[in-house]
Amino acid sequence: MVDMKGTQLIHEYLRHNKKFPHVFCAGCGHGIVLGSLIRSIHGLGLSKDEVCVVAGIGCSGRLAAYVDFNTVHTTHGRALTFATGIKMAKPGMHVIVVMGDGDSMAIGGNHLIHAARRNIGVTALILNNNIYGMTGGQCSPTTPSGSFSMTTPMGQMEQSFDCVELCSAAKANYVARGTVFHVKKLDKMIMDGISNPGFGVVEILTPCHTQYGRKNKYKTPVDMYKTLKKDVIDIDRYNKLSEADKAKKVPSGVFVQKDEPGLEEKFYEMAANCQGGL
Ligand SMILES: Cc1ncc(C[n+]2csc(CCOP(=O)(O)OP(=O)(O)O)c2C)c(N)n1
Ligand code: SF4
Repeated sequence: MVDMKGTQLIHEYLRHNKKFPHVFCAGCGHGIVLGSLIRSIHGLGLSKDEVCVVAGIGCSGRLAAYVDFNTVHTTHGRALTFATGIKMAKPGMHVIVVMGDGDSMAIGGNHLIHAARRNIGVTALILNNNIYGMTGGQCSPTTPSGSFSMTTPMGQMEQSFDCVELCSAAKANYVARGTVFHVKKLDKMIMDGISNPGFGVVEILTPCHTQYGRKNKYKTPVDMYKTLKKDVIDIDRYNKLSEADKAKKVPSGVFVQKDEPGLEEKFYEMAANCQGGL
């Protein structure tokens, strides 16, 4: 593995002259996830050809366009279906899926729970900014109750999904939550998610000041990063809090880690056991 650090490392994995300048607003957290994804793949010593990044549509989906791996920029909500096919056909490929909260839990919610239930060996990075960023700030399944969006100008009346609870209940092998403020921890979670067999989910809390922050009294993107710093705490610390204090904080860390074989492993084993194999 070549020893590179920081910006030099990131640049090594970008598609220069093809896809830049990027579309992200100033202060958007999605670019931080891009850096974390690159560092994680580099840290695992994977070659570019061994990795396939699959994305849906959304600001988050742009990540697939910027990185110099095998990439597939699919349709909104369907990234996991493409990823499932790729992993079944090429079980040795490290398939990483990048989705927004709308992409993964609204239109793609059905695919998310079934990918977890099947335990297909892909790693899903869910960039949760609590809003539909790309299309103008409509509410998503993770827009918190009471908060404002383009489609909930008087406050969101519905309950919101907890991505970690959803994916844990649906039986994913690996479920973690990190943030774009706690970057070193995020790098580790992504590396562990990729290394773990079966379906892995890393929910990543990331600010969208343009579509969510401004409507919810965050003066600047920096205020949103400060909130992540203050309110998101390690699961061990969180578990020691009173119920009243828990309501003010968000736990982060690794919530589920199992080593059940992925669907593709079971399938190829079954095929090998059948007459003639595949
Ligand atoms: C089938 C389909 N329905 C709707 C859209 C419009 N659309 C594009 S991106 C998007 C939501 C993006 O929000 P999210 O997935 O949370 O990602 P973000 O932009 O916040 O990163 C929607 C509704 C589409 N492209 N295709
Ligand atoms: S609209 Fe939001 S999610 Fe999209 S690039 Fe801007 S800050 Fe990021």
